Amino acid sequence: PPVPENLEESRAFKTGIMNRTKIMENGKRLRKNWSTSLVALTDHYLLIFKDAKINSHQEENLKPEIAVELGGSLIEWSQGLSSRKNVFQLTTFTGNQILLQEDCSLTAAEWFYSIKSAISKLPKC
Ligand code: I3S
Repeated sequence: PPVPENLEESRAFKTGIMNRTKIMENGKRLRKNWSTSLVALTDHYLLIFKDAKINSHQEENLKPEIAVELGGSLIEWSQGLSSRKNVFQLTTFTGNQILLQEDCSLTAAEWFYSIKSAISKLPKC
């Protein structure tokens, strides 16, 4: 399905704030640049929005900066990729890799298992 234009159209079933950094794009390593973002989970995508500082009446029109395609993606708890705690990585079949992090281990685990479950419902290729 096409990438949703905005949050309202996305019909996301889970939204929240997480820290994120893209570390690979099309198989090429990128320099880490952590930022705090609104993230939204849909059946097919993890949408990452530009700025966590948004006010509610702008929220519906917010365009995703990154749409991680979940079908064929891999999610793993990160080992040795960051000094931060509760970091997990999402790797797409196109060779993009994003680290996601949240200080609260319970919130991080909720995100991890929600994304993992969404991935498992999609065909692998
Ligand atoms: O994997 P690295 O290079 O230790 O990641 C750190 C860097 O991205 C650093 O930026 P500078 O390269 O501009 O110093 C960030 O400030 C750190 O947050 C990164 O490490 P952590 O452990 O926070 O992912």
